[in-house]
Amino acid sequence: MLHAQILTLFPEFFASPLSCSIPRRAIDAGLVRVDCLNIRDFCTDKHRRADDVPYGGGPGMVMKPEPVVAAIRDARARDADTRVVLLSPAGRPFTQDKARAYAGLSGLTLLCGRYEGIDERVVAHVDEELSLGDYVLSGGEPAALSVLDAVIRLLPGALGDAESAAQDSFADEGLLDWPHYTRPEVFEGQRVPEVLLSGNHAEIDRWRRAQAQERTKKRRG
Ligand code: 4HQ
Repeated sequence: MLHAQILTLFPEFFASPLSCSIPRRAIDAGLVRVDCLNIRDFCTDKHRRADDVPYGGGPGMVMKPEPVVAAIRDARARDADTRVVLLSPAGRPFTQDKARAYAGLSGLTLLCGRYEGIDERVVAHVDEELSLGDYVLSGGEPAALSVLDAVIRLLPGALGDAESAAQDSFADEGLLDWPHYTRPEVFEGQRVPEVLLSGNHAEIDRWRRAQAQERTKKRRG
């Protein structure tokens, strides 16, 4: 069982996505346990302040190091082997290979920042900085949720038969998926490619692989 811990100022952010579909079933089946820890609970001052103005000036606020490091310490105390990952646009890119590596861990702690970011001295307490991509989110939460979702679906037993059949293309060969079609045969004047109606499964297989390769080359250079 994977033990995932999420350190966030918005633990409620994760409730609805984790209560649906594949993540929900994986949690119910005991494949993963997800604990959301509220960083504000680690504030010790009477106003429970988690942010402060940036040294050097400028707009926005910065997350204070003390509550964040206290939350990391708590996560490590609950799980001595947990890998602590800070979501940040300055991190290394998240990939399917990383998802596979995380799915093999016993513990994964995802640290989510808000505001302009977290005090840089917190980085000394994390194992890795990870980015979902080159764009700016409102916080680390949507990035952490995406990472967790990608990891959960790789846990053995997380996918039902229909879902695991659909798993092959991108994940296994580094290719984009081929195009998919269902009924009706003609939609708004667009026909389903003839080969898919042929019943010739060897030919369908070849066509799909060629489509996946062509798309990957066109869209990812
Ligand atoms: N943020 N990949 C700013 C991201 C992000 C990303 C997280 C926004 C951290 C402070 N995280 N906060 N891209 O945009 O991971």
